[in-house]
Amino acid sequence: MGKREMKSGYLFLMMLFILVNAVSNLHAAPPHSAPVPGVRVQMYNGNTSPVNNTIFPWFKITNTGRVPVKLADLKIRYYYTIDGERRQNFWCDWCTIGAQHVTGRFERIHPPRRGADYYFELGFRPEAGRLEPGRSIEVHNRLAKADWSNYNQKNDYSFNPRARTYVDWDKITVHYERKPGLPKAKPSPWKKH
Ligand SMILES: [Ca+2]
Repeated sequence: MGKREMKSGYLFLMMLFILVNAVSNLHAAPPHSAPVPGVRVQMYNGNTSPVNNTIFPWFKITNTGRVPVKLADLKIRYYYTIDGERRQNFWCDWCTIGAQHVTGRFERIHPPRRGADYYFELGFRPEAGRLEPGRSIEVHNRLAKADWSNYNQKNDYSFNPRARTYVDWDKITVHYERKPGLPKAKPSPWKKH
């Protein structure tokens, strides 16, 4: 091998070394990066009868991140069709931290979508406090029309007829309003379809 070849071989190795270093730096975590909060919401329907006068969306919320999550900033939306417009009521039957800390409201969807002309939004009062990293809470909810007329759950976007315990379920949306860093759910699940 001549001097010229040796020199170009050396240059090639140097460039390779620089390139490998640059790539590995790209993947390295910044030394002072802020911890990113994370929330995992799982769900199942407490009653899976296709036709029923009550909807039971039950949720399990887990803080999978490294910082506490303020529960009052968290919202979970369950999408369904009302099958006959009526006033509706919500009850939280049980929550790990106390049902008195849970809120619920109904919102009509304009225009109606396939599988949903309403969503139910679950939330928490400020007194609910914070969910610490690694901790979970469960929330058992019940929705019904004021006249106790039936819902057809089969045509509901968020209804899961199969699950018998908490499962990951991409047909609900989770919204975390204030803190940057958490994935912000899309305003409606249909945008991605
Ligand atoms: Ca329905």
